[in-house]
Amino acid sequence: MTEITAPKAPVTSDEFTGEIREQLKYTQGVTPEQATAADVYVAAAAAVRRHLVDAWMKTQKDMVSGDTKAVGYLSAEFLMGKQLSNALLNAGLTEQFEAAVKALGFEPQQIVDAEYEPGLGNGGLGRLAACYIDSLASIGVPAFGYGIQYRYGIFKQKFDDKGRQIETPDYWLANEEPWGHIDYNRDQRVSFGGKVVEENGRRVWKPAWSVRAVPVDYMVPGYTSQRVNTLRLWTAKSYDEFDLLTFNESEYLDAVKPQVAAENITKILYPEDSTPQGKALRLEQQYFFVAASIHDAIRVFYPGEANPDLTNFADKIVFQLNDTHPVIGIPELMRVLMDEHGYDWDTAWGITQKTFNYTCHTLLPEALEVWPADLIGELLPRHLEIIRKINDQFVAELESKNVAADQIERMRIYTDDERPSVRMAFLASYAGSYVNGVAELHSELLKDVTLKDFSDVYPQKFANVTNGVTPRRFVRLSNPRMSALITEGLGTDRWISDLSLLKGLVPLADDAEFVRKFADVKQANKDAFAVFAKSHYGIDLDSSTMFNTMVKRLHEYKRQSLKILALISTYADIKSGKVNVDDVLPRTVMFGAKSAPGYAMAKLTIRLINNVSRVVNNDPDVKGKLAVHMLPNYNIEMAENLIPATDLDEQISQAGKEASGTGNMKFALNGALTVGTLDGANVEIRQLVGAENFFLFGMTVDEVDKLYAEGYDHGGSRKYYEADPRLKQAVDMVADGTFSDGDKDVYKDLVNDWLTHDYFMTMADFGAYMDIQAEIENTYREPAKWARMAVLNVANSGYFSSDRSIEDYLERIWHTGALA
Ligand code: B1H
Repeated sequence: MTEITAPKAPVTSDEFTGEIREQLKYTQGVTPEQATAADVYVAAAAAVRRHLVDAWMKTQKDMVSGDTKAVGYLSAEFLMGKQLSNALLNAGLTEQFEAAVKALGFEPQQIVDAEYEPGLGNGGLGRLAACYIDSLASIGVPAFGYGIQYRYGIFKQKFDDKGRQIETPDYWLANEEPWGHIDYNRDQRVSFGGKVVEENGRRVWKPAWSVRAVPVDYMVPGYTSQRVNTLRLWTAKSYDEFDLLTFNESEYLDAVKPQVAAENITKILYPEDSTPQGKALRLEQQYFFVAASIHDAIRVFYPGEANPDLTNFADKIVFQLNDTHPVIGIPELMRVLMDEHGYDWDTAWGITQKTFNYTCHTLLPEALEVWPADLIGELLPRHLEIIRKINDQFVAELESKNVAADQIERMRIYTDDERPSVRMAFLASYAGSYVNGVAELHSELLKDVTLKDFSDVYPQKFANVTNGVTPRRFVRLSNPRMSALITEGLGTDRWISDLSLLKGLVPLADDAEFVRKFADVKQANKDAFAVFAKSHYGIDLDSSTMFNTMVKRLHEYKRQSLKILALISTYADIKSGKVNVDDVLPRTVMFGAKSAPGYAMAKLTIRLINNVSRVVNNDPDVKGKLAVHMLPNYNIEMAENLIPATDLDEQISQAGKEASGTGNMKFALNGALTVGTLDGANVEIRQLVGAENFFLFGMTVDEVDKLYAEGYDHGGSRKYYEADPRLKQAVDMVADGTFSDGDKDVYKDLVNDWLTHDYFMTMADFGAYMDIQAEIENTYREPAKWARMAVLNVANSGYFSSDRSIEDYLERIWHTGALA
């Protein structure tokens, strides 16, 4: 007998239908006969929300009255994905919903499709934040997600007739958005500019302009926990009155201009993943949401108190800084404690240090945010003073620890060169209690390389928490067929809230019947994706071929170019007859990737992929053997459909560059096999699923370092090109116009880079990559063996639940837990 623990709704299908009808009638003013799918979607969303309200209020009440410390997850991005199915699952209303919409004359999928996906994040970092607030609620930890409700999310990607990426605005709020509740009565004032004056021996900030921060609240329902947390996304509104304090300063015009432009602050998400733009507006965004959130936390935890005793603030809430984007919160809390609440420096410092922790998500030096000090001084003059004082205190502390002068120089938070700047990662590493990386290898490299100076002086601050993904969205909801099979195999559905139970599937990998069913599920998912691809992208996929996927942001370090060169090589070999067409394993290769709009190399790579796709897919010589698709606008919805349908996943970044990756976890959990390098969380995936169930290739971090030391990126790559005829042929085809209608100029920047710098060592890893592909093909030709390996990937990937990550944060960093 199968144990079912999924939540059950307090209402019948008929009752839920009635609730939807009521919403339609009394809130939206449409009859059931008039109602479109979009109307029913809005009504259903409102109806589910109502079922969550009591638990939401109780969670907030228990959080404030109890003494369980809350978590404030400060993140510039929350990439939530569509909300309806997740809310229904967690409220236990899925069946009632399905019956209700059928009673209203619709198919459930039509209603789900009516929701527009919010894209308030760039990629992994934003999606991680969304997984973490899901897990916090599911474990029952009181928590706030604090962020920004951008008016325009990540751009929508299209391709022009030459295959180039075109960005179009993502105006996701064009239609009714039923999940967020804008709460004008819980607003906060956030000020900017002006100057700091001395008054009665105290430093007093006289800002030049202010913005009204208004919270938009989203319920975050836990799965089976009876807890509902809050995601509070701030939106900027202008005050209709002017700030009087600016009038007597003859700065009227200066003051009015930004006042009028106030709402611009939350208008757009910066589309750079990894390489932050040092733009004033971006700093305004960061300060805006962090300042509002800190004031909000004080309001929530000291309700109605005019002079709260904030010495216990760090017992009320711990703030996790999701990368450096919210780090300006550190001087802000110092300022609030000293200037607004009268604490002295040391008291404020003690509270601040206990309150903040910092998660670093990168190893790329260019991704560590550094702000010009003059920019901070212009926008936040008081904060710059505080940062400088923190730096002075820091330098004195290092001197007292006898740290060498050159090391101190390297570690300065406030650089004292010609144009001083502030290093946000260093500020966070000094001011916070803990610094963590996002996978074991990454945390080690942080300690050994990126933040080595800090880990030498403060070793006890450094921790690892390996990323995770929520099994609700990325297994239970996205892969219902496999979920049913898992529940059948384990005899319980408790794995949805305790993913370590997947281990129980290990013995079933030797059960031929189970493995066959597992393979059938994969085939059904592939067939379903072919239907999805036809309706969404207008393409025909052959689901009898291997589905080979590479989806992630387009970045040179992730090496989409390695995959495309390998493809070109295979294509050339079939064309030239070097390999017999009958010996080729039929494959459908699918890419999905957005490039930052200003990232020329990445955009050129997208153009190349599109044109390889055009040439290959139109060539009768390879028909049925090789198909290549660049699917437009990779987003959460695509991930949810494509990942369960994938046979082979590509995680082929240069070793030492991908901090963790989270797509890799989603694929393994959905029974795809990985071809990958020893990078990020791939290392842990391989350890857990077993080396024999993972296709490893390529250089290690040490080998990469050794090649750099030999000058690889100054001409070293050409040797590989000369030595490997397969590589030479592929590169030459890109250069000779095969994929640009004979125009040899189109890809010259790419080709030139490969042959002269190739910083990410695509050329050097090409041979190993081609060799492993041969092994992959041989394995895939034995379906039972492949399926068994896939089962073992699922069975051994329970560790990658974001519930486990949150448990690690609770134990290693936050020192708090679930509400009683
Ligand atoms: C990750 C970012 C990032 N690391 C700057 N850093 C941004 C940096 O808007 N910006 O300026 C936006 C995003 N994102 C990713 O985080 C890592 O590359 C992945 O390896 C990791 O899995 C993910 C979650 O930890």
